[in-house]
Amino acid sequence: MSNRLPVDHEVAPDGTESWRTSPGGLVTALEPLMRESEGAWVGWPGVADRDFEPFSNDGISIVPVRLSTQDVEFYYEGFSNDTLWPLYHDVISPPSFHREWWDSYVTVNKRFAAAAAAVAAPGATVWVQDYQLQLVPRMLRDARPDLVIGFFNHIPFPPYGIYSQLPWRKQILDGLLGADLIGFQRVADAGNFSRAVRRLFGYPTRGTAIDVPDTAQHSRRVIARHFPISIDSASFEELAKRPDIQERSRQIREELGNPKTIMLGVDRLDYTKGIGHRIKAYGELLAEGSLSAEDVTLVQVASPSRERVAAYMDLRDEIELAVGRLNGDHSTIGHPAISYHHHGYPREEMVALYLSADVMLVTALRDGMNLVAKEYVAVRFDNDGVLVLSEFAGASDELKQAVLINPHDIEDVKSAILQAVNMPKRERSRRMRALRRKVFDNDVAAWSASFLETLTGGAKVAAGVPEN
Ligand code: GDG
Repeated sequence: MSNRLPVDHEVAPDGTESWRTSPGGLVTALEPLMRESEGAWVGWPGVADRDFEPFSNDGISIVPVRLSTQDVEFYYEGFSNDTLWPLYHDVISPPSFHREWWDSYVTVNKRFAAAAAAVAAPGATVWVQDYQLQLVPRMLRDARPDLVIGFFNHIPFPPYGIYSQLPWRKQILDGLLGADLIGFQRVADAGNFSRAVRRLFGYPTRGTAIDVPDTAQHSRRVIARHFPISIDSASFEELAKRPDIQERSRQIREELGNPKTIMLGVDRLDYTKGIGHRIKAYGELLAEGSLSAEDVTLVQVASPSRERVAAYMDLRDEIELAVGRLNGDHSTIGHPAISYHHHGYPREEMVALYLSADVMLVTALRDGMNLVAKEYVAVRFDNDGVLVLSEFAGASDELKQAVLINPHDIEDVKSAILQAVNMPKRERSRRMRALRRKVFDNDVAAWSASFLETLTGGAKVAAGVPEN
């Protein structure tokens, strides 16, 4: 179950309607497994105010859940993206608390839970994805105590001092505790969750185990631990080896005026990604003369995101003002200081960009994992390129051979950029080899297998069935 289905609804100019599988790591990882087990995917098709019948797509049952225009506004853009998202990302932007948004979140979570309860076979395993559906595990357990229920949170779980601001903090925890296994990106996220449970409910926790009272005498064991998500590493490497994509990467360098160094940022245009901090550090380096736009270009892909949420409109203005100023001050004819792109690109073009980037800048102020960092590494089969990575992205727990930075410390970002630009080939290659081992050892298939084994193995233990 996820807020969005892994398929997009398309209408051709002649009015013919069809479904297209949206590419993504999660779909790739789960597809074979779901086909084998006659799985169903429950989610919203991305079109408001329309009912769609369940259908089969590539051997997977698709179960569409309806959202009205008001649900999209209150449950999705409101509570999910303007309450939970900023709250869970360290209140970088102030969260809005509105009771009608909460009511809609409850209603929509109920609808999702009912849809899953109706299609799940007896004793089935249900895996609920992400912060939009945190109430579903409890609702499902109440409706269908026979199910094995897992939940994975793709974004951070905040420290108690921040989490406790949420007026519905108890309801959300109770919703999540309906699951048998609750997965987080980082050890710290799982720790924050367990602490919140202790503080608000006083349930005993030991290591990753939480004992949730079921009846007066009995308690149910819930496991909360980290499962760092990853990407389909091999498929990214495969694209990078395609001659046409390598040719495109050479062409990109050419079109940018053949700079000595190409730096790259790829982010949804989101205030959590630290795009402004990156631009500030780069601008200071240009102003001081430590870098010159004749030699260095920053390519910034800022893909459009949540464009109806006010904080995102403000962010766009802020970033585009900074980009315009920086280019006005430092670009020369034929050598842009920043090549800025506010659109989405096909995956092939992203891979060509990763291939041409000598330095990849990931400066998130808070990020559950950050898959862009892993994609850059997977693509670099030439063992070259430098990853500059924020400590505040979950990926930094694994990708320790990156140049790690505190993005709030502009001097630190500046010296990391200079270190990356001037890094000798041998060191680049040593670091990249180590990073690549991490990204290929833990790919998205390993991630989902590890989560599901823990979930189903754990449930068997709880039910007294011996593991084999
Ligand atoms: C959330 C969490 C966690 C971006 N622009 C284009 C494009 N992308 C692709 C990237 C990457 C994905 O979107 C972004 O993933 P991230 O992990 O970087 O960030 P979020 O979107 O915030 O994802 C995050 C993730 O969930 C998974 O758990 O890592 O922390 O916030 O795959 O390549 N892809 C294409 N064109 C674009 O213009 N094709």
